[in-house]
Amino acid sequence: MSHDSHALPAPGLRRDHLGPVTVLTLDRPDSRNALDDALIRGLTATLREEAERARVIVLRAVPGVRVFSAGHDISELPTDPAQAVRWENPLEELLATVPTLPVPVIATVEGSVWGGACNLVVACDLLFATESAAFAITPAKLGVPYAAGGIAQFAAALPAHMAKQLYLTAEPISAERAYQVGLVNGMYPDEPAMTAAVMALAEVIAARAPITLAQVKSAFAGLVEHGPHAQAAAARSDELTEQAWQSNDYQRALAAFKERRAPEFLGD
Ligand code: YXS
Repeated sequence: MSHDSHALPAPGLRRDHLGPVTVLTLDRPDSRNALDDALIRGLTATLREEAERARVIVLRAVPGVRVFSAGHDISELPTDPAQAVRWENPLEELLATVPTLPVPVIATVEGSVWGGACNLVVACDLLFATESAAFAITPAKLGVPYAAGGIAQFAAALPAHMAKQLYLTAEPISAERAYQVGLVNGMYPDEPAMTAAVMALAEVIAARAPITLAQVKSAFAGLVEHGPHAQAAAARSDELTEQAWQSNDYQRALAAFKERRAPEFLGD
């Protein structure tokens, strides 16, 4: 990807600015894009930073991979039980961050995606896949517990029986099955077709009213997220509701409608 490329914001993560769209690319091939502490924290910080400038964020892996991400880096899971019960898993913060960002995040998955990385793409606002994609959620293979915040995100994205099938079997479901049950928004024969379609969709979303998008995202997060994250998101939705009614963008849209032209939204 060309254009306004930037230095690695974190080890294993690339960032490209394409006008109003930021593309974040997982690039940790030696461990199949497993999410280690540095990548998780780097991704969380970069998403927050990009949400300040971008209108849409796209999350992907380097094109051509068989594995989008192997999930949480298993070598970094706590091994001492006393430590494990007190472990503050940085992935939980990342998973709560994505739905509460003010800009839409679109995941595009080529290849298989496992465990915590599967939760990450499910936590995104829209999810697209190639026919090669497969989705697995794996705590029952490792004997680890699973945070309620992540479960809530699966329960919101899938019918409950389908979500439970993923957790209880820890086996992947195919892209086709994921598309049938509505987990993914669209399925494409290959990565170039998916990227072309998703970039066109990102341009459409980037031209919509940003305060409305942020408010709608907050309202969804208020319903879907767990505990304090839900409360904070609902409160943010109330603030953004006032902001939207009072915005110049709303006045611009009304004027544009009268003049039979497309509005230009500036986010103020
Ligand atoms: O032997 P080297 O040093 O080359 O390293 C190997 C693997 O050890 C490494 N690797 C990983 N390292 C850390 N964490 C991982 N999750 C991980 N997965 C892989 O990458 C190198 C290449 O792996 P290899 O030879 O197995 O590659 P492959 O292409 O034959 O197979 C790719 C996979 C993804 C099918 C296979 O690596 C795999 O099954 N990985 C584990 C998938 C998984 O169960 N992930 C869940 C992680 S735990 C998690 O996310 C949460 C805690 S939870 O489960 O609760 O959601």
